[in-house]
Amino acid sequence: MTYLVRGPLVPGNWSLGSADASFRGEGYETGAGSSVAGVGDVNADGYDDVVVGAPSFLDIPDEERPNGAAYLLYGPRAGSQSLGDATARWSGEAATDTAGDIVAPAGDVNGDGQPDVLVGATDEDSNGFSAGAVYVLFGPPPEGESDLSLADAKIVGKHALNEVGDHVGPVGDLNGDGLDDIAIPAIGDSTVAEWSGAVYVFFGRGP
Ligand SMILES: [Ca+2]
Ligand SMILES: [Ca+2]
Ligand SMILES: [Ca+2]
Repeated sequence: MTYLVRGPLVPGNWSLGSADASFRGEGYETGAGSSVAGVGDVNADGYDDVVVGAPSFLDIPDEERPNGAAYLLYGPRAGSQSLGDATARWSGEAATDTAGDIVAPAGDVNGDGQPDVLVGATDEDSNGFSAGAVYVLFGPPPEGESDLSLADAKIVGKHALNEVGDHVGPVGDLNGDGLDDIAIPAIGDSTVAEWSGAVYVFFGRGP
């Protein structure tokens, strides 16, 4: 569950019961609200948009281990609503991916003027057990229900237990070329020593 309180927030003590909007998980144990991020106005309609992660979400038939998901909600939003009514749901590609354990704005990494979105899947296994993956979705991202194989870019960890996708985020324009750049932490990175950790930066690239 994710609650939204409309600004300006006046001083005082508040309960979530007085939130201006809430986004409810759409079923049993989805982990909805494990992450949430304002991603800017990804569809250029004048309203800011939000992404909510649900890393325990499961929609793979005959599977018990969650693939995870991230939901996109176009603004404006108010009132109590189900994430089942989100603008988009992007689910993890495989069981145990835990997609949506982090969601974040990317800034505009492809230089088309529209903000882009990051979705982490810390336990994605395509380059080794829990090497992890970060998906980049250029704005405007796909609407409706799909899996993250539709992302515009996918960045996987270097080795097993790299666990990239945790706390991924924008770093502004680090190389000064006018395009936004992204940082991808890899807490399990063992380039220097076991679990020494590292942060990798990808510069934005123009069209
Ligand atoms: Ca918008
Ligand atoms: Ca863009
Ligand atoms: Ca840059």
